[in-house]
Amino acid sequence: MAAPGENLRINPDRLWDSLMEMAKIGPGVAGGNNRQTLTDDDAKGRALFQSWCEAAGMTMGVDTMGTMFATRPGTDPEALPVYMGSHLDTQPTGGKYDGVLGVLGALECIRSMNDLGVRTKHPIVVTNWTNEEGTRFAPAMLASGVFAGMHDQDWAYARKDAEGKSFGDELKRIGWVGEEAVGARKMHAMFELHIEQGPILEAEGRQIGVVTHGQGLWWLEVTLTGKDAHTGSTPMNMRVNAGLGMARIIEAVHQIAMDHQPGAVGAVGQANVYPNSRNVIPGKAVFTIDFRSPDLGKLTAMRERLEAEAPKIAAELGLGISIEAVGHFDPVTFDPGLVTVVRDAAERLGYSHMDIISGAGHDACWINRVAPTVMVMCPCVGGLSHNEAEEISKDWAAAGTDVMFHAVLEVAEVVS
Ligand code: HGY
Ligand code: MN
Ligand code: MN
Repeated sequence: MAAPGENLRINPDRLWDSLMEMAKIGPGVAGGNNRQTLTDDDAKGRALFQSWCEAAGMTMGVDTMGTMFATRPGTDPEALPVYMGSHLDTQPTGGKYDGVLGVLGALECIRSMNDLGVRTKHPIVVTNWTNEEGTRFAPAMLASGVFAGMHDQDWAYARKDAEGKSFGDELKRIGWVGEEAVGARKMHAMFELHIEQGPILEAEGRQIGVVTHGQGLWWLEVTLTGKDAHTGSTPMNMRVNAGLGMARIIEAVHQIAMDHQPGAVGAVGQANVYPNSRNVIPGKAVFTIDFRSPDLGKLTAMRERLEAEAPKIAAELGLGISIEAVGHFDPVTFDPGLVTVVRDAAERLGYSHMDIISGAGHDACWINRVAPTVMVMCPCVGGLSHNEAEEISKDWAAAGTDVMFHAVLEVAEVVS
């Protein structure tokens, strides 16, 4: 495969304008975004993305999980397409770039191919994966997980949000149930451009992360059941306090992760106590533990230790306990050949780069199971993400998109 000339570059201003335009849809309260999956704002973002794709001469396909596939034809319609994509849905207090850079950076590559009159042998498809974040409907990477055969679509459709609304009903409500069978598409390769969401690239002064691996993840939902009682008149020795149990288990999660250093993380991000009244001892607590590690042994050991320790904590306090795995994937090794293509593209383009392991999960982690897959990362300011203050520079966005542009052109085989 011939490498494209290093003078081929995307249009940074057009990319940045598109990022800022998309950021206007589902604004947060502090400069970021709250464009959660299958909300009316998600629908608006989808419609804007579709209009841009069609304006770039692409045709849109949608599957039954609502994932969007915009196709630019190749000269050989029989050749398997090269895919680029990420997600447009955000966290409730999300940034403007998590996922969005990968979708709109891919669109910018298409726009630049059009400007430059580039034709490729393989068709090229830009993808918006439904519900990458998993914040409204657990687990994360839901649609790409169904696409990769990791989840059954009926199970996915039945996933419920905090208000008891189901994924399937909400997808129908916003009018984005597509015709295509999920997973029917075959891919020559899949690329995902994403902000690092961690501090390494910026700290090392590198513009590009060549993502060789992704760490694995367990999401364990714990339910503790105790007894609602008066916080004033109930003697301490008569309390069955689910809130206290949750606090002790959250501390244990932190200690388990610390005991598996280096290369392990653990926290509880979502926690609810019931009835959540100031003067009622919580009779119930429901919270989700997030363990991650690039090392499968450590990931497994952390889950096993939690499953041994949490019931002991519950028993000491007279609490009932259930633990349900609501999200999981093993550590991921991306396609070594594509990793080399990305690394060589960064080198050829004169961008500083380093190999990196992705701390966050991405749709690419699932698609890697069904097609050769790789990721390209750019830095983000202070490594901050899943926070409305998430920030990148236009130069970083352009560098990451240029590298993906060149890698995709090489793999899609430029004809003219
Ligand atoms: O949870 C993750 O790593 C991703 O941001 N959904
Ligand atoms: Mn993301
Ligand atoms: Mn995210």
